Amino acid sequence: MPPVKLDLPGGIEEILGVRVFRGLLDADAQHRLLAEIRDVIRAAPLAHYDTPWGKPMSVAMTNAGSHGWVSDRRGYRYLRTRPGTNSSWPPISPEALSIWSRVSGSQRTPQCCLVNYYARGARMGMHRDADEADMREPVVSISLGDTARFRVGGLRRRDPTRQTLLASGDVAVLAGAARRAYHGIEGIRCGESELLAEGGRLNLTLRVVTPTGI
Ligand code: MD3
Ligand code: FE
Repeated sequence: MPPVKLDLPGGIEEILGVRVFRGLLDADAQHRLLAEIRDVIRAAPLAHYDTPWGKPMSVAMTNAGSHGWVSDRRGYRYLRTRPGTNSSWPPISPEALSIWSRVSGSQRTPQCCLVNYYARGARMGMHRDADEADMREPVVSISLGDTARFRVGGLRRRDPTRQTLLASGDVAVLAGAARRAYHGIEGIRCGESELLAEGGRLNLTLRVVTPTGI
């Protein structure tokens, strides 16, 4: 994997192998990205997907890209069309693609930009991301809006965990061993950012979904 270009503002921190670029996006970059994500949400509205055990998720989701991550009673999977339609997902925002090329170290283009919206009280339990074919490809996470309490552990559920805050403009890169680590969002701290007029937090995760064609 090529080295990450080092012309990055803010501090880089490593938490159990997860690299967090604090304040990578300044206010201007956050607003540009947000405008593009608002277009995505207009084209493919946020929805509370059902968990496989039938309860709707507290996090509202949508996707951009050739593949969208969805959940319903049948389980988790990537779909090329939006649930209940024959239409594709909107394209991934150019601002998000440019962040991927700056920090991911990947030669590939992300195929999915999962958009997670956390209103007050929303959370995401500890889990591992394992629906992608090539786990050597990183996940890049971009936070906008209110600050999240993020918890990351190890490869086993019982491994020790650490908590950190993800604030608006922070970008996390999950690569190597950290790619398979347990992680979750315990909650958000409301009113910490004025970026979203409606309050809450948007998180974008960029992923490569399909195996390389060799
Ligand atoms: C660590 N999202 O969508 S992003 C998810 O803030 C998800 O919405 C959270 O977990 C959110 O699956 C956390 C940070 C993140 C994303 C993927 C990871 C951390 C990760 C994959 C492996 C390890
Ligand atoms: Fe995850």
